[in-house]
Amino acid sequence: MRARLALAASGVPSALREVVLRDKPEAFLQASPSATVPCLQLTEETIDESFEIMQWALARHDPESWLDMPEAGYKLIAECDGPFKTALDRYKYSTRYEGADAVAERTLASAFVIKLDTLLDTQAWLFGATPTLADMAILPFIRQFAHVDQEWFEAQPWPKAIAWLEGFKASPRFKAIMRKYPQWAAGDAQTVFPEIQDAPQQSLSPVE
Ligand SMILES: N[C@@H](CCC(=O)N[C@@H](CS)C(=O)NCC(=O)O)C(=O)O
Repeated sequence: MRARLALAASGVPSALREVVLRDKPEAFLQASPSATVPCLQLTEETIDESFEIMQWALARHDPESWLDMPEAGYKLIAECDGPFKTALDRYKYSTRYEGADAVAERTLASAFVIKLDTLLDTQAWLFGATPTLADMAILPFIRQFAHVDQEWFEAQPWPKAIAWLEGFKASPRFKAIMRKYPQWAAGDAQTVFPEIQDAPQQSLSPVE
């Protein structure tokens, strides 16, 4: 989701290949050292970390100024990808982790959501009136956290975080990137992503 969000915002065209994890194609296994998605295959290298794919796309084209973000945004993303994500996984999949107590993990993860709620108290997005890389890198994981027990999440005293997530889920960008694609197979016609109507106007001219 992160990679699609950034590619859609940048308008940098890519060839999308939908990978079904229980049926990974040979070309994907050859390209990706980690065999995880998302994976961006370039001529000289392959990027298999979603946050790095975001940075790659935005470094090329950033018409919505997602990179116009204070240093604190990177710290917040690191906290999301570190302690928050660890607690999220242990909450969401507590039976897969020996000794994990779902409620204790949820409490640990909640500290991060409370921090976001505080930031959102005076502004619509984490660092101002428009979204930045931090919003778009963090929102997919807050969505996952909320979906474990939606009723519980919505009953918590973090109204701004709830509204922020709702706004994201209702946005045309989110709807565009949630479009389902058929599983890719070798020899298929190329699927260009983002589709032209999702992309900002500026991206209609060739990139680089
Ligand atoms: N650090 C990676 C994690 C990616 C990741 O764990 N992806 C999962 C799916 S969301 C995956 O591909 N797992 C491999 C598998 O299930 O075989 C990133 O954020 O890009």
